[in-house]
Amino acid sequence: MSDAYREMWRVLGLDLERHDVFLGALPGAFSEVFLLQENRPEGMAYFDNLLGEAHGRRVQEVLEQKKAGRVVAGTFCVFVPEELILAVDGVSVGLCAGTQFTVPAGEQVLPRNLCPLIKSLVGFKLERICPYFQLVDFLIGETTCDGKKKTWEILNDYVPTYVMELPQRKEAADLALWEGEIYRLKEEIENRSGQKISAGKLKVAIKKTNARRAALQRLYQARRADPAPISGKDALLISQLAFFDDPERFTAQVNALCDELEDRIAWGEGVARRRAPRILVAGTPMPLPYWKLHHLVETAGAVIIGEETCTGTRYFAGMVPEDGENLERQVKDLARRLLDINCACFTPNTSRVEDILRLAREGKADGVIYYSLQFCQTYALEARQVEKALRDAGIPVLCLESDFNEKDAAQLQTRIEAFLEMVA
Ligand code: BJ8
Repeated sequence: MSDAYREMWRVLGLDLERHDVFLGALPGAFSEVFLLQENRPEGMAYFDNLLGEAHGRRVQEVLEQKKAGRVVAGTFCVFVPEELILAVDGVSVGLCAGTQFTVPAGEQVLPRNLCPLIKSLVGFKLERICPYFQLVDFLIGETTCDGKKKTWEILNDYVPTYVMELPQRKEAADLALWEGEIYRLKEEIENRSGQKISAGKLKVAIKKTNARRAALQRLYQARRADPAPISGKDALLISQLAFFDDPERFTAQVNALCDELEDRIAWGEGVARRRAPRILVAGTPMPLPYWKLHHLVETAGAVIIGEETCTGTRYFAGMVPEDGENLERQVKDLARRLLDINCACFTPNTSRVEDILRLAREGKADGVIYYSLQFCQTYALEARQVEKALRDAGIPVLCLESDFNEKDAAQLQTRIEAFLEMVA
């Protein structure tokens, strides 16, 4: 990385030595997981470069936007309505939380028996190795699980942290509460940006996010072909990068990649052999730079054809109507789409089980890997219902629990290989 970036990192207050150690490990891991794949689509070059410049050019770009007066908000959950941030021409950055490297730092202020995602995200701040964490104006948290809910109080000592209260049922009263929360966030964003959110501005923002969802849905559709035209690893990387790239540029690049993938499908060209075992992954999100499960599954000869996760379908499912005639209607539409997301924090949550069954059937999955991060109670508890529904439907399922450590890789590999032998 150039000296200009070093100076930028210094000004942002990064711990340069720790940051060097962190960045130093990434190229090796990235090339082992991604670059050694055969016959990758050419369109992946943009995303490889985006990742390579995640701490460089993209930070520079966001910093320039911030200097030009645009508000920058950090988020950690798909329930945060990004449309409101975009409606004031703000920048939304989904912050990283997927590495063991930052977990020990997180454990200095958090209990050890807490979800690694939360420990990792806090560790990024405490270690001062995330440029985005250093430059955001504020964070937008949500009350999706107890771990996150209490962590926002701790993080607020380091970065102003605003919290949305997410209801945990989906009745009319919950929808009304959630609409109120969207209005409350709208006010917060207006105050921070000094701009009013009009129906016209919100409509433009809704169109941008819908276009990104449509592109990701198109990618998801292409992945279902046999042979798969793109690996699950590459598709996961794209989803992870969606959270912090410029939305319009990102959408254009995903669509360009989909053009290539659709050509591949027409020619019968793929990255895995025809009739390779097809696996759907369901469970907790996989934030950057976490690729362990996908790497193990695909190295064992299977192909991941979709993720029912927040770095998968929960991020891009559903559209917000673009013809909302006024702000009131638009807020209702935003609230509705969000409350239709099937996170395990809801009760009852039968629609999530139905979603997984539907995704497995539509994708002609040979099996489902249900994956929970260690200490994530809601997803671990819901595994039982999902497992039963899948078994009743005759779809093989493997439940795994892990964290961001590589220590259990061999053990996971053995279980995954046995599962794949069974479904093949
Ligand atoms: S909508 S999955 S992004 S909450 S894995 S921190 S739930 S203990 S990340 Fe999530 Fe929003 Fe739901 Fe998606 Fe807590 Fe579980 Fe950790 Fe989680």
